[in-house]
Amino acid sequence: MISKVISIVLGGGQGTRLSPLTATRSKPAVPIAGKYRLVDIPISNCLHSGIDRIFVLTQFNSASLNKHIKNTYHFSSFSEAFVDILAAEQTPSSVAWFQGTADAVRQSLHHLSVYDFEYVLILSGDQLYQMDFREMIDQHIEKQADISIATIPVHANDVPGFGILKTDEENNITAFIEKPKKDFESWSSEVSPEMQAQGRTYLASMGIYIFNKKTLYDLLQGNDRTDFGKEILPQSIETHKVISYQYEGYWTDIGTIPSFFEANIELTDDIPQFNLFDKNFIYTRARMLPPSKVIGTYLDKAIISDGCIINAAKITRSVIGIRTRIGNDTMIENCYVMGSDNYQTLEQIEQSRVANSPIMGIGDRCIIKNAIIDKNCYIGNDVKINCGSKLPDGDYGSYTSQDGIVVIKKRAIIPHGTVI
Ligand code: ADQ
Ligand code: ADP
Repeated sequence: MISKVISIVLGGGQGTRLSPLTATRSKPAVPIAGKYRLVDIPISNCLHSGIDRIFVLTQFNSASLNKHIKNTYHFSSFSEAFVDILAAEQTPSSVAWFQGTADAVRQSLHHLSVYDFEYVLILSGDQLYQMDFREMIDQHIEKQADISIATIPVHANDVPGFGILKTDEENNITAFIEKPKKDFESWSSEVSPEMQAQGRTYLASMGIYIFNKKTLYDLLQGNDRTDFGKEILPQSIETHKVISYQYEGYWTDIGTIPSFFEANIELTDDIPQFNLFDKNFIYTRARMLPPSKVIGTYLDKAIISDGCIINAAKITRSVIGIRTRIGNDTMIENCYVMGSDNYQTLEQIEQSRVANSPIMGIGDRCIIKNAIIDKNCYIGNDVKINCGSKLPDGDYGSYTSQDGIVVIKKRAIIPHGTVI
């Protein structure tokens, strides 16, 4: 039955929650874990589950997303497999950008109509998890559901960020409320003893849905409801068989700067909850990069991607992305350094030295803590980032601060001696 599934990855709305990382690229193209892109997570989960017809919906077509998808997901010409990007487009019947998740899917239905499918699996593009969708599809078919929603028990503190639901003993969803802000105590559910012990007693929607083809067309056509969470799902409970597929594995939303930062840094734990070394590994672009070279550096809990040249004194609890160059005597702690798209030549580096301007990467004698350094940055010598008191939240031009995390924007030039 898995051959009857088409998947749609919701690659991001107009939201600015991951800003400034999404200032010049679409959300699915945001680099994670040193060498991957956000979109690799849902695509890899689909491919490991045997689902190989995948659309990625995005608000704009960024050059790097196209390049990444084109260079990564190659299938045999004898198979029907594909990963296609659908960017919001103007057509005679629609001049607007996607107005919300349901609207994005509605505007994409005409692209689906040429394929043979019975079920549509709808996924978010900003979540970190490893899940086999086959079990969810099997349950959906076995229970003869119209709609299935993957659900996970969450703590009361997290309730305002999620769609919360109630089920009966048959896993039928009997009530759904999107992101309740207060007075939600009556929405708690019976959960497993393990979840109970962790205080996770509210059932949240994971934003992962299976729709029968006809149900999806019926619900989206002839109306202008824009969101699944706010409109389509709560309104379908009465009219359709909507069931819960409960999941208790690792799953986290990485749609905000603090959650994105934490998820990346947690990968450096001894045994992280999200395991890059799992048999269900994450697919990404196979680059022909040289192995990384490290000279005199003390490394502890460090993930070092391919193609780096590292002379730093110390790197702890940090993820270092592809092609990162780090100078002598520099110390990096709790950072995600995304790396670079290319190398400077030795001549360019020499010219910058003569002109006393920073070279690409991170210079000598820097101290950098609790920061995300976006791609292709030029951090000068003797730069200090986040070493003093917490910077107030805000946009400071070439960098931002949010919840104590400094984000150096893509291609930023941070002059020698700067203290942030
Ligand atoms: P949110 O993630 O807050 O909650 P939403 O903003 O609708 O909901 O985004 C869902 C996904 O769709 C995200 O990956 C987002 O980037 C993407 N998206 C949003 N608008 C889009 C658009 N116009 N075009 C393309 N993609 C778009 C949802 C559910 C909750 C549930 C949480 C779980 O609404 O009920 O609990 O997910 O994280
Ligand atoms: P990466 O993720 O590899 O760092 P980006 O996604 O930022 O790269 O984009 C690569 C190139 O595409 C850049 O030159 C960028 O300016 C351009 N680009 C990205 N998004 C847009 C857009 N919406 N419109 C026009 N150009 C874009």
